Amino acid sequence: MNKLTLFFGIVCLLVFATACEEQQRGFAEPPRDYESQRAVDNDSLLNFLQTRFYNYEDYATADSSERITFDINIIEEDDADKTPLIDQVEQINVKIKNTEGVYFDHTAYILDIREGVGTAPTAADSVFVTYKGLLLDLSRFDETTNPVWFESLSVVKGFSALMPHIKKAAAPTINSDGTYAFDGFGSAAIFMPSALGYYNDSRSVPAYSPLIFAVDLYTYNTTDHDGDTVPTHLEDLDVDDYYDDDTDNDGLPNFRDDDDDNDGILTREEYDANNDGMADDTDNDGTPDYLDKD
Ligand SMILES: [Ca+2]
Ligand SMILES: [Ca+2]
Ligand SMILES: [Ca+2]
Ligand SMILES: [Ca+2]
Repeated sequence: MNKLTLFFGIVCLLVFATACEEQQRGFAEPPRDYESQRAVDNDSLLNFLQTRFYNYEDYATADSSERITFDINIIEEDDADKTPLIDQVEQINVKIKNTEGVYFDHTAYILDIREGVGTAPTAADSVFVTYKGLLLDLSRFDETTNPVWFESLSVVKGFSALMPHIKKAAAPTINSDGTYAFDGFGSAAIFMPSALGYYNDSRSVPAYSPLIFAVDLYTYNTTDHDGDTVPTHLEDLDVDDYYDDDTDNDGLPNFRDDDDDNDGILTREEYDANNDGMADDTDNDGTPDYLDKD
């Protein structure tokens, strides 16, 4: 194991431990109806994006290895001629599923700040990032200026939904002091309704707060949580961004199940036995062997 892998591994463990601790604290009140809260939040977001600008001039003049602190200000007085965020964002749709399994489309707004030179992760991957989290009153509720690993599936939905929109840096180089330098990393931000954030959970931000996350992506790992050789992002069979798909109904979702069809043959042994890079389907019935009992 080289030093980089070891370092990343330790940080991963710490992040995981923190995530577990946070999960134990619970939610404060029964959640509001998604449809009405979605409308309220979208009004707030649109008003915000029309009247605020970000420090795009700082990014334009920065070196590609320089990290810039993301900043937003009101368009007024000396800044009256700045370009409003609404002219720079693109809309995406993110589905939120309620406890009855009903989906509600939510609109979020993505700001491309700097295009990275590498590839982009999926929403299920582990990412090595710096980030800043803001509320619409521009108060900062979270920030890290030193890169940390995040397991995308364990953070708020809007954060992981942003990941496929950012490209990573070039391969890192080692500085004389032993730290790693990343050049050409991507940066992007998401402006999201509260349902993609903490919603009715008031432990770290006021309940029903729309959130802003600005993220710099240095690198990422494609995840395979159960080690069954099927990457986690492919274990979301119905592609709804919820990883609760459970082919054999044994209560263990596919991404944590090393025998997805419960036929006694481990998925890793029947997924791609002929090593052609495709899931095998021996009986040609359209269901790959690892999800097919016969
Ligand atoms: Ca799914
Ligand atoms: Ca299962
Ligand atoms: Ca599996
Ligand atoms: Ca199997």
